[in-house]
Amino acid sequence: MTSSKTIFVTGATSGFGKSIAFTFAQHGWNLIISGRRTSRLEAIADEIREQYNVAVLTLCFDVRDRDAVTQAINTLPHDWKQIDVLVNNAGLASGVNTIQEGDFNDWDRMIDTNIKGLLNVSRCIMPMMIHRKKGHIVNIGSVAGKTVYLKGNVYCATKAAVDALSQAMRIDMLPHGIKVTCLHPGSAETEFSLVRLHGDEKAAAKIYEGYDPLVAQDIADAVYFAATRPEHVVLNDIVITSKAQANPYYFHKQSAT
Ligand code: NDP
Ligand code: 8X3
Repeated sequence: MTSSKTIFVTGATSGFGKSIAFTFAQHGWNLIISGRRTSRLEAIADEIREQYNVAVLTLCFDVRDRDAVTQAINTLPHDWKQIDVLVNNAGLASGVNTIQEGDFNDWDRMIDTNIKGLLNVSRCIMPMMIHRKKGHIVNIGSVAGKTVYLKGNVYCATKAAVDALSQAMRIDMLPHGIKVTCLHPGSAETEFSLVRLHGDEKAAAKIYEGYDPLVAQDIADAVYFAATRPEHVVLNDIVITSKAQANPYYFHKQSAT
């Protein structure tokens, strides 16, 4: 393992997490990347090792599985416990319904992943950062946590919770010198809509028609910028949308011809 800094990224098998991993590797950071899809995770790790002179450790776990999260993180080799930045990125929306028509499984998936998953990982890594008296936690929220929209209910609530937990972390981490940033992206073209729409590729593609949405690299650039400010500076809250989006509801789209 080289002696550069280490970043831990959850949800690195696609979208934002994958771009964040490549971006930090490009700048010489060692990586701990996690996700559930082992073969994807290993392929990404191999590609990064081939392209960049950095060390990559893969941890395959479901952030909802508290025992698996605890076991994987607590048994990290000593060198890998020197985590400079944690990006709590793993998350998802599942389904698009009013509350009265909501699917209980969708609700559990979102609440358990976006809120409890983020807490599970943070709970294990925070003591390591406190021990070193330094570190930076970057939580991926959403504009959905700032403004509720029709049929967004539970997803919006989970991202409002990420916002609230980021504020709470900022208070708890203050005496320990650990920075906390919450980044709230608007609509970005990743696998997000495919997952939300339960695999309906046509409907997912439609979400991004008529405008240029954010791409994963936009978010990776913002995370890298936040993580590389001078030691005394913290970017607390970052809202980032494409030029075509004012909030989760208002878009300026070109009409289809
Ligand atoms: P993707 O679907 O492309 O990526 C989601 C990542 O999260 C995958 O790597 C997936 O890995 C991982 N993940 C999901 N559930 C779990 C779980 N239970 N345990 C471990 N890993 C999990 O979507 P995005 O990159 O767009 O999403 C990343 C984050 O950004 C999410 O928190 C999302 O809510 C948020 N966001 C997305 C926006 C968008 O428009 N795209 C806008 C605002 C916020 P695997 O399936 O291998 O486990
Ligand atoms: C994802 C962005 O607006 O689809 O968090 O909820 S939105």
